[in-house]
Amino acid sequence: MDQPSTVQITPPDFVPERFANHIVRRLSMLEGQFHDEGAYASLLEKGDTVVYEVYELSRPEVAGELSSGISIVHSGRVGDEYFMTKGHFHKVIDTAEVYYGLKGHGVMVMETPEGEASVQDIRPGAVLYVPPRWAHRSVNTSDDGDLVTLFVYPAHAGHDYGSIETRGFRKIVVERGHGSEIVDNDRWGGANGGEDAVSGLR
Ligand code: S6P
Ligand code: ZN
Repeated sequence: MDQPSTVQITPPDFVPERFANHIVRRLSMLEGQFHDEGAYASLLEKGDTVVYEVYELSRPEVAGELSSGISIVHSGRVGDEYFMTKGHFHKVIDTAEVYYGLKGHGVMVMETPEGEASVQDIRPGAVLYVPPRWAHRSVNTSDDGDLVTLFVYPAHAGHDYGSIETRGFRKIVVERGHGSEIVDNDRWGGANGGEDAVSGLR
C-alpha cells in the first residue's frame, strides 16, 4: 500500500523537488489556436518559444487516485492574444478539477459542451473550482511574469483535446490597449456563439 508523502514546491520558481513528468509545450504545438494567423507565423519564424510547462505529480490512472502538478504559463502574446494552454475537456467528462493560484495573474476560460461559458480570475490565493463537464484553459494576462498554478484532478479523468483543437473556446482573451479583454472567438460561431449564455465574465 502507498504511504503518505510530501513534496516541497518552493518559490520563486515553484518547480517541485520531484515530479513524474515535465511537459514543455512550444508555440508550434499550438498551431491553429491563436486567432491572428499572421502574427502566429511571424512569431514562430523568430523561434519556437516555450509557451507553458507542466510538472506532473502523476498517480495511477484509476478512480480514487488524484493527480496533481504545477502549471507555468509564460508571459507573451501572439498578436493581441495572450499566451495560454491548449485547453481540454476531461475524457471522463463528469470529473472536476481544482486550481490554486500561486504566482502571477491570469484567467481560466471555461465552457460546457452545451455552450455555456465562464471566465474566472486566477491570482495568488485564488481557489478555482472547475466543475464536471467544463473544458478549461489557463491564460496568462500579465505582460511581465509567469502564471503559476497548482492543480488537482481525478487521476482517471484523461484529456480530450479534440473539439478545442478544431474550433477553440467560445471566448478568447486579448489585449486591446487597456488591459485584457474577453471577446468572442470568430472560429467558434454557431447558434450558441452569442453573449447570452455567458456567465461569470469579469
Ligand atoms: C489536467 C490539468 C492540467 C493541464 C495543464 C496543461 O487535467 O488541467 O494538468 O493538463 O495545465 O494544459 P493542457 O490543456 O495542455 O493539457
Ligand atoms: Zn484538466
